[in-house]
Amino acid sequence: MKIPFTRWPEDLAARYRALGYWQDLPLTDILTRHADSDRIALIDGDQQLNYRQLNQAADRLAASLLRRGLAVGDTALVQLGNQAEFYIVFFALLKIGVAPVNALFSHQRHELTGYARQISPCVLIADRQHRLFTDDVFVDELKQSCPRLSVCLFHHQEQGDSSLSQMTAFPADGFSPSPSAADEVAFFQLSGGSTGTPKLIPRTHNDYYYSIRGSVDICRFDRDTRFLCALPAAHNYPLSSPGALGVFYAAGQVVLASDPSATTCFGLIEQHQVNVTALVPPAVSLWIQALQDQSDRRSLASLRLLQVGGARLSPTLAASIPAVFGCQLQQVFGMAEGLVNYTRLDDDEQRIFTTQGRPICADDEVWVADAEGNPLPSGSIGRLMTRGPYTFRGYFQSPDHNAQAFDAKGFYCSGDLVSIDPQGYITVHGREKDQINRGGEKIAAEEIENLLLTHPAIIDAALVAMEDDLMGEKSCAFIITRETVRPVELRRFLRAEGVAEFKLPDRFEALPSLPLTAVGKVDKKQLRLRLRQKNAS
Ligand code: AMP
Ligand code: DBH
Repeated sequence: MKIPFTRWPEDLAARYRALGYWQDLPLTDILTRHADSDRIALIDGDQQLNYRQLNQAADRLAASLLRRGLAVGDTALVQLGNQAEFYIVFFALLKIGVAPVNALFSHQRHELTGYARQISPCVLIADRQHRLFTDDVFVDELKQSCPRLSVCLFHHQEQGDSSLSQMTAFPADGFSPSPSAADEVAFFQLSGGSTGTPKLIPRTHNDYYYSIRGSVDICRFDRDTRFLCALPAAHNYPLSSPGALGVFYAAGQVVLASDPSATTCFGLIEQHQVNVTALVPPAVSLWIQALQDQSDRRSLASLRLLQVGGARLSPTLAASIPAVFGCQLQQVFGMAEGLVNYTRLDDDEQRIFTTQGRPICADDEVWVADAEGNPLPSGSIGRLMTRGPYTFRGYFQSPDHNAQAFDAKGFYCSGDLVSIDPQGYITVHGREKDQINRGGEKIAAEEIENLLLTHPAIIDAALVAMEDDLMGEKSCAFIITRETVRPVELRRFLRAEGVAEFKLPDRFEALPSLPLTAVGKVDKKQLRLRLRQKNAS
């Protein structure tokens, strides 16, 4: 069985192959190419796995899953935190052609249910230490709604046939990998989204592997790379830009951190002589604060490169990085949908401080459109349009949304407002999509508005971004209510609906009515302005 998805047109696919971007290798090659190496691949607390051990663990789990009846073209819902098991499971599933959705550990019932509804998973792999899986209530719910769900495995469950560690302990005798074809779906990436239901992004082996190799090249990852993965492992950025998969490709070493706090990370950096890590801007600010409070800066002495991306980095903060951290800055502007831009290691400082870099590939086609979709002259600010060898061609089973998100030639409109300079470097000026970027964590306004509307006291709701010194943006829900309702009550309500914590509005503002634009849509520009004026006064 093949998973249906929007393919690249034949002529482009042929071109991407001819130019060597698509090499028709499965993503599992990232690991199997080092299968005989006893170099350390992964450090997770006290646990260290070399490449051979990592590959064998994936083989053993893959063999067990095959015995449990899984087959090529099946799908999986996975939720694991920053632990070695995340990668073992990822490679195991890919080795047998099962395509996972890797939910973030911060996701709750609402998000997981949404993903499960879309892929109808055959296997669930989750963590007993996650709130949702301490008992079987939610698992039973999933089984009810997902008729194909036949295998449930749990990390942090030591006994029984649903113990992940037991399944990974069986020998893999006679196992031979059967990944899906390289131009088929390898797994689904998560979109930050701007619509009511979070969309899934089919990523093929060919396109994703190319984005990883291209990234490794640009960032010069090699066997001496020691990368701290402090952002959520499932996120596209620390997974593939070049991220942990880039490190594995290059035979370097991944050190896992449970969170990006200075308290967690500084010790790990010193202990394992980490030389590169990937952060979002708020984490950079917190690290700088921590360094100021700390007379001894030697803990970061091994750091050579600090990648910053996921949200806007102010030029001022950017310019302070080299001196404060004693290392180089690289800006990364990427998206789970594909296109990733990097400042290059030998770019001059001005460019590194003030732009978000340029695309990985010479065959990334990037241009700027006006509101009607027509190209704008060079240097103008407008909508980012792109297609290329690792940019998807359609969200999973979302024909209506795809009709809006792509133009007739298959260019994806990311919803970002950018300008492109004559050398092809992109600067992000803002956003058109209805999304809040809360320090790199994306919130689709409509998703939260729809949930608020189901509360009996709420007549109408609009979620907008409000400026925040640390996070860049936080969220404010403007509401029209039938009766007074306290923010704590609304947050409790959203939590009970199973929404991830980072999506809960940071502030609620009751209004008698919502301002409307000339065409009768909620005027969010005016709402944002109102917040700015209020903050200024
Ligand atoms: P997602 O769809 O969740 O993968 O998020 C991708 C979006 O994050 C982009 O379309 C941008 O809006 C935002 N983003 C990522 N990196 C940067 C960056 N370096 N500067 C500004 N915005 C960014
Ligand atoms: O924000 C993102 O989604 C992102 C940022 C940097 C991304 O997907 C990436 C690099 O690959």
